[in-house]
Amino acid sequence: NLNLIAQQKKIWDETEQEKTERMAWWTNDRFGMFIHWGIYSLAARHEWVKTREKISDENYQKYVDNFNPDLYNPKEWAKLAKAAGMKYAVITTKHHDGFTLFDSKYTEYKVTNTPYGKDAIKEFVEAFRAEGLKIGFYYSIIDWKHPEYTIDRIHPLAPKNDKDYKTINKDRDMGKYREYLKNQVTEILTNYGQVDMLWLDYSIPGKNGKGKDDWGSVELMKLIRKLQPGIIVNDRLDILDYEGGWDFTTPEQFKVSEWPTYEGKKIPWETCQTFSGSWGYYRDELTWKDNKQLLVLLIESVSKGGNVLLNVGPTGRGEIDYRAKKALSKMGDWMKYNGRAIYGCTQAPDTFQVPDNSILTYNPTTNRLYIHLLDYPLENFTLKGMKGKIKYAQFLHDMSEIQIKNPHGAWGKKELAEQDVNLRLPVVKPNIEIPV
Ligand code: JFZ
Repeated sequence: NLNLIAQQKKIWDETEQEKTERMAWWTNDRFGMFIHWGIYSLAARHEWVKTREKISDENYQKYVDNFNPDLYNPKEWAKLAKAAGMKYAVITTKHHDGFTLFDSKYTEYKVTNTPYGKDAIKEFVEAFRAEGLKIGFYYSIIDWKHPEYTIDRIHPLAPKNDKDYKTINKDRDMGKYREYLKNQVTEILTNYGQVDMLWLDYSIPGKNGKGKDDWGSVELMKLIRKLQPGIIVNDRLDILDYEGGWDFTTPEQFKVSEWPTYEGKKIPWETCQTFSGSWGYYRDELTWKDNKQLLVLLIESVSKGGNVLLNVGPTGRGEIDYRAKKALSKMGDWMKYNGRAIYGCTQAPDTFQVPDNSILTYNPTTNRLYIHLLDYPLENFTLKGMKGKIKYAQFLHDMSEIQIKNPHGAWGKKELAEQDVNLRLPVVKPNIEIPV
């Protein structure tokens, strides 16, 4: 639809260069913390519990009445994020259940009406800013609480029969919900100073959910750009146009096989990932990823030009639970030594061939190539086609030199092609006491 595209282009006039500059901090920082926290954290069995168990508003109210996170100390969260090597954090200001962690004028369904009584987002922003982290707001455009929001197939009140949707929705008016959406987005983008990122979630165009016409996405996007010209916005409003509509795409819970493109052009992207299988705190869940899996996710993402937003689900008392804390501190141990192979890095030019069992990242500013060895090799490590391209090689953890030397003996020399380079690694893998 050409008309629509033309209309969307007008949302935001910006050159490619200006866009790159606006997104520069984010492209550089690569690693952020996602925080899913809300009254569902008290149920402690997934943030979708209301729909999964078809809990009525009346029954769900117990989580409002008991929300009193006495251990909530966002300064501590910020310190944990920073120590893990994360540079930004995105928190759920409202999730699908409609409950807001900020003090909104437009609803009574909010944190200030719980026993806790304070604006949790205000405290979050102050604490993370103080630690030098960038801040982002997750805001659910889906809303299972608002009385005008039409019931769809993922709503807790979804009827069994398709023909019942008409009746159940006859007094609901999405136009009024769109107003609410605009009002609340205005609040979060006005009352907390500069907001670096906005993470809107999410569209299911078609029969099962809602899309751009339901949200009024074009209007909403214009509003967002007006209120926070520097902000970086994700792609879940069901607007097709990357240039005007959104800034980065969000592959979720999986590793991309290659750098995502839009109309043939490589675009900014960020994958989000959980430590366990749930975003919200899930007490009994056991499927926690191990540290190497998460490190490889981070390295691979950077090697394909992307970011990682790693999620924590704080408890009902407001604490990041011990398993997440441990996992974060392991990430930090690794990042302390290897952060230079992550920050400011991206995909290596394809003039570098990827050696066996390794991943390449590359810093275009310093012209350094980082070789991440997934398996420690036996002494000789061949870099194919790299003759003349390497001046010096070193380990990252201690800056010790790695000698560029032909393999031992006549046979070894024969194995090495003219254009290849051989790195002589120590027989014993240096013990760096970090989890790789
Ligand atoms: C959404 C939420 O439903 C979920 O609770 C969490 O907040 C997550 C970050 O985002 O889940 C989605 C949204 C989009 C897709 C998958 C899960 N998707 O596009 O594949």
